[in-house]
Amino acid sequence: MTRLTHDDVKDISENLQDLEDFLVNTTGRKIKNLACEAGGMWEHAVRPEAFSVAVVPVTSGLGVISKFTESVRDIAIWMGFDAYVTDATDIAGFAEAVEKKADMILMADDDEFVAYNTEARKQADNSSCTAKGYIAALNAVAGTVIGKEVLVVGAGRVGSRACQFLKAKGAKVTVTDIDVAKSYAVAERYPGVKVAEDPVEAIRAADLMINASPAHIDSENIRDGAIISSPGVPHTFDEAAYSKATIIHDPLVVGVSAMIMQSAFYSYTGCRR
Ligand code: 2YJ
Repeated sequence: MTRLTHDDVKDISENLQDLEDFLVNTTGRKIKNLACEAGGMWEHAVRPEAFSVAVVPVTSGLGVISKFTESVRDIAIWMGFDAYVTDATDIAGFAEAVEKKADMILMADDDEFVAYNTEARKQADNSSCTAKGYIAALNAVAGTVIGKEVLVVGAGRVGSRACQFLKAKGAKVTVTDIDVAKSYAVAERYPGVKVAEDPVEAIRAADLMINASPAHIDSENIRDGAIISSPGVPHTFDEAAYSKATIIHDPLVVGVSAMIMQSAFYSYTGCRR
């Protein structure tokens, strides 16, 4: 799994308005609207101002990423939540959040990133919510994905969840990965998902794509008019790619906004167990 870097997140807080404008122009949705669609909820299902959201810095593994927790906090505030970064890190930070009666606690280490709803006792996880957020964006730009062929590039955690959710939404899903065994494992897990063994050939034929891979996609392999919803990090699409295709990407906001909304929604769906 790709770990975010300081460079990935350093400008996120300052650029939220630009991202909002970009998403409105390309998808017709604000950050919050996409997050709601990702979770299958309508906008007024959640009252963000009623939630106290704590973001806890985690020092384990490779440690704190400068501006990571601040960016997560600012995404929550952008959507109207009452959010803060805890003074303490790790378990002490968690304890501080509990002490302050946080309704939601977000924490990320090098492998996992969760938004825990303390009232509902349920968590929203970053991989699933990132997949759902980028599917919502693809669905919005394409009109719908129902009945359409969608290629998922990358059979890792986000890519495999994307296959699962796209299939459930009624798309015709093909997965491709340089590691063919990973593609077949996803196809076996989610019946009906097809495998394309040659990623380049598959990308050349694709009109709709979720790119959940860190690998570079060459602009010459992209179809004119393609729609590429791309959570993959690093993001290496060049000018030529942008001139051929509609490409949606940001390293954190689409996934985190979907996590926060999903987690908040648990308080309204009454599912305590
Ligand atoms: O608190 C901090 O500053 C750090 N411990 C943040 C670590 C961020 N983690 C990642 O970037 C991992 N790739 C986890 C992503 C979750 C799965 N999509």
